[in-house]
Amino acid sequence: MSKRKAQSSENNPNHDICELLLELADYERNVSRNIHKYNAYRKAASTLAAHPTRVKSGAEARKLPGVGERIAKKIDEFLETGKLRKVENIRNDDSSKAINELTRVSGIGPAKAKELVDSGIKSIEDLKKNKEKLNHHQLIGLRYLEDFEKRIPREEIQQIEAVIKKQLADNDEKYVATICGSYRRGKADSGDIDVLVTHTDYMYTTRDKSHNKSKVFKDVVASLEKCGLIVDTISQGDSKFMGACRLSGVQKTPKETPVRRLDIRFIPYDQFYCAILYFTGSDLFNKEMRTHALSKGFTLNEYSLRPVGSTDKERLSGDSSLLVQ
Ligand code: 8DG
Ligand code: CA
Ligand code: CA
Repeated sequence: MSKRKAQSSENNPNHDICELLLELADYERNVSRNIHKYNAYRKAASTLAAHPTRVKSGAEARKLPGVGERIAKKIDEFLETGKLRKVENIRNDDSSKAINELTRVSGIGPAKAKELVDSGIKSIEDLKKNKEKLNHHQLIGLRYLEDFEKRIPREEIQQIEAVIKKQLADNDEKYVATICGSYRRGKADSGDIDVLVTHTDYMYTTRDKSHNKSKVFKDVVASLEKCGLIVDTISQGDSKFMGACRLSGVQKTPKETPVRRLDIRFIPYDQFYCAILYFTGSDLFNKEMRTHALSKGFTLNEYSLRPVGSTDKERLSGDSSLLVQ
């Protein structure tokens, strides 16, 4: 997941409540490491963010999907007192503060942050003095910390998309690239750039051995490095690249643009559209979509959509381009 904390839009009438719930969600993910509570707070926040009017009480909020008794009580406390004791305590707790600060770094998750805090490293400043404790990904995360925390405006992603598409087309017209994530959901800005690439001859089902996926993908990444877009690599496998890019590395921009987190996945063409659905998200929406598919007798995942219990061969994903039109 990208590092940017979820944000609620300021023109939503329940903005302040959503922000508190998202702060609690981050606490559950980063400090308690309770992913169920994390998801519960985010679900409630997303419900309230979509609610057209200001809720007047916990009881009113309780009627909405995803808002349970405990969250309703917190909403009452906040509406009555203007704050939440639990959030105040978290904000004042040194260990929580340190864990939250360290998880700002790309590659440092809650477990690593806790390990660092236990060994006495409590701030970004401390980290800079103890770089030997970090792996390659975390060192890059630290190097570009300020840049990676900046939101990426939609227009900049549009330009990066154009650069990637041009590079691919110069290589071979049969490449297809789609930027997913929050960008594909139409957001005005994003935390990182999630690119899916396929080649129309590259099929999972026929497993054409003559298609050297690993080499083809390395060539794609190399061409993006050569043109100046990719400026750093976190990791590169046969089908997944994680790294950093900079628009002003490849084309003149009025001023230098920040370095951005870039993920590229190379996907077989017959799995491409299910992958697009999955990587478009949001992850909460994906959960709902999978549950809905199951209720209709289908299994949906990032590879295929198929009837429950069917074998790999009976997948429907060959037609799945219809899903994303
Ligand atoms: P953002 O980058 O603007 O913060 O938002 P995003 O694009 O929605 O989030 P992301 O963390 O970049 O993830 C991209 C999509 O990938 C997400 O919207 C849905 C899908 N996805 C899941 N679960 C997971 C997961 O555990 N890890 C990752 N990397 N992606 C996931 O549904
Ligand atoms: Ca991402
Ligand atoms: Ca993203």
